[in-house]
Amino acid sequence: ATSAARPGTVPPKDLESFQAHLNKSTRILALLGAGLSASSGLPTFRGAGGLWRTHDAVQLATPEAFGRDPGLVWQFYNYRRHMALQAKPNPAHYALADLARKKDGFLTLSQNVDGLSPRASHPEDKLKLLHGSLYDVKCSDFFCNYFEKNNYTDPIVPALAIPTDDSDPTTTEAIKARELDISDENIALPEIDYNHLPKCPTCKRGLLRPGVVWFGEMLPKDVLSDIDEWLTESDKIDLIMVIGTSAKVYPAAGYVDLARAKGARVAVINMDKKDQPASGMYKRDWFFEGDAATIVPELLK
Ligand code: BV8
Ligand code: ZN
Repeated sequence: ATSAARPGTVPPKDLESFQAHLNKSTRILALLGAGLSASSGLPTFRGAGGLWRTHDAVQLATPEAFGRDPGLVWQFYNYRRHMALQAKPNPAHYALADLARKKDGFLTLSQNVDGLSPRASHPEDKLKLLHGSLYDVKCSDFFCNYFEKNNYTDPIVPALAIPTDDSDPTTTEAIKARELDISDENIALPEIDYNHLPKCPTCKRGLLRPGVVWFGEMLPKDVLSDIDEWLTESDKIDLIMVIGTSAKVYPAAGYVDLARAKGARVAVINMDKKDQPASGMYKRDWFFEGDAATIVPELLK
């Protein structure tokens, strides 16, 4: 049912039918995306105002970019670490954490690396971070397995301190200026001396890198196997809530189709009704238009 109510309010009859289904559901998934954190002040990736409104920033989320210009990639991630530390979980993060405490068979799959679900005390065993976290750091040397969780040092090294004018190093201009080596100092990012970048304390060889999954990289093996284990516990899924995601990134988006194949009904919560996510969620059973921070607590109360 996709009734066209005023965005942000939940149409009563849809709310009723959704909640009736939620209450009798035992096997529930939630797939979370950047739209969930939009109200916490963190820009989404695609679409208007998105962090990756330019291809440049997506180019930075790759191993190749890190190999080519680790200083630029670290400036991008140090800035996002800084931003996410200033942000606070919103009512939707808390509502999902509450549901995880209430419903045994509920599992949250989050694409977000911003740390806001963990900071909303979402039960850890019910939260799978598909793309890692801005606050994990690991060694970039192939042979070293140094991995550090919950590293909240900001800036992660002094050399990455954000310029006082708070200039945003993720803008197209700043990234392009650096990539094209434009020496215009008022937009180009300062060159970071390789020796001032975070080093691995174990092997002393490799640079540390953000513990996020870059494009072209595998999702964390333990996360994938935990999800597989959850999926094999039962041959059916009652409901999947798809919250604030354009569902364009795989394999994350693939869980929607997988859930539907196991009988799940699909509830989409998104600001933008025409954002027909790539995973063909035209077959969604509910579409709630508006801000996840307002809608999700309403749906789950
Ligand atoms: C892999 C971490 C292979 C880093 C991220 C061609 C076709 C299909 C697939 C591919 C292809 N070419 C390449 C691929 C694979 C690629 C992929 O899927 N690319 C896509 C873009 C086409 N996938 C990969 O590379 C994955 N790895 O495939 O490995 C492999 C296999 C075997 C062995 C070795 C290797 C790895 C993907 C992970 C990439 N890392 N992030 C970082 O964050 O810096 S992905 C990045 O996108 C973020 O994690 C983000 O979470 C994710 C998805 O974005 P969304 O969360 O959906 O955010 P977005 O801005 O897109 O949408 C926001 C939505 O919210 C919108 O719908 C908007 O309307 C809505 N909204 C806005 N405000 C609100 C709101 N909704 C509610 N309330 C609001 N207030
Ligand atoms: Zn190392």
